[in-house]
Amino acid sequence: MKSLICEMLGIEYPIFQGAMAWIANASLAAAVSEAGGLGIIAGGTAPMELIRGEVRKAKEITSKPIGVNIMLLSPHADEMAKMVCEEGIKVVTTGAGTPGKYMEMWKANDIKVIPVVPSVAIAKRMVRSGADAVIAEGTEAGGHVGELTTMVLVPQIVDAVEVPVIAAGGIGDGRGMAAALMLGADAIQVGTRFLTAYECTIHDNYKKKVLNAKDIDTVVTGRRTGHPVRVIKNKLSRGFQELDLNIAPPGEYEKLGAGALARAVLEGDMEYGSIMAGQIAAIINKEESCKDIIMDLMTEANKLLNRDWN
Ligand code: TUI
Repeated sequence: MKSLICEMLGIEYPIFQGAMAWIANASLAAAVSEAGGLGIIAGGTAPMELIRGEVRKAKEITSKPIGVNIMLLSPHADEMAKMVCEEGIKVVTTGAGTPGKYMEMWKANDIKVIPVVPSVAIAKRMVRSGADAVIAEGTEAGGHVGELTTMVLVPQIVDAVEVPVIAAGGIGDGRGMAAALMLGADAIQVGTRFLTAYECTIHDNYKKKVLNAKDIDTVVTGRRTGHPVRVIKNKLSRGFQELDLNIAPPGEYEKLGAGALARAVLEGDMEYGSIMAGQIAAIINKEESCKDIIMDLMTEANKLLNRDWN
């Protein structure tokens, strides 16, 4: 199963690993790339030198292509944008905004730019400003999400732009992968399934939460703030829901949320940490290697797509 994206990026399988802030480090990204997918190191809101260190560590583990994600709300986005050029990164994905101001610099450094987009209008704007492909991410995803589901977003963006589309949000197995490709996507991005990979270094409590999650265990809070986030329900998410109900000012959200993701990922605080995960967490029931995850996705999707319907 080759795709335009595989040719463009020099990868074997049309599978991107989602850029999860504080989670997608050198260990995870290098394992995914080494297995033939595209591993992506997440910048999140971390200081630039920390992410440069992860990029260098990943390059020691694998010589295959590695991507970096720049979260555009980060106070370090400008220096991160320069760092990827200095480190010879050839694929950049972006989240939570429009990267137009960096486009010229990235193009001059021969970088493929692939923004995450939550709507048709934003997809078109990104392509006009020079995006090489777009990641259409549905609201089933974990973390910062848009309004539309993957099912309706992907075909509309496929129809609206001439560049390859990567489908994201709610894809955790070969059935989801096959469905996304049938909707016209050229590749998929998978985040939540990689949370329980052996090479994913998050706290064990976080992995257990994902392994035990049921279909209705995630919730989106903060829709009114303009930065809605999908997490596994806990005391923190209930606190955010109270703020949503009481129409609290943005400062209240910041106070409650400061450092919450790192608290879950590093310290395993499952009460007041932010346990970002997508709705597909419910189908994940074992720990395995990144290679096994990629092979499982590919084998099942291939079987379904080549199915003899007679
Ligand atoms: O970015 C994500 N998911 C994330 S980022 C994150 S860390 C974080 N830290 C502080 C505040 C908020 C988040 C956790 N999860 N996904 C990609 C994504 N991008 N989802 C939605 C968008 C998006 C939204 C608006 C992309 C472009 C956009 O453009 C708006 C405009 O008008 O320019």
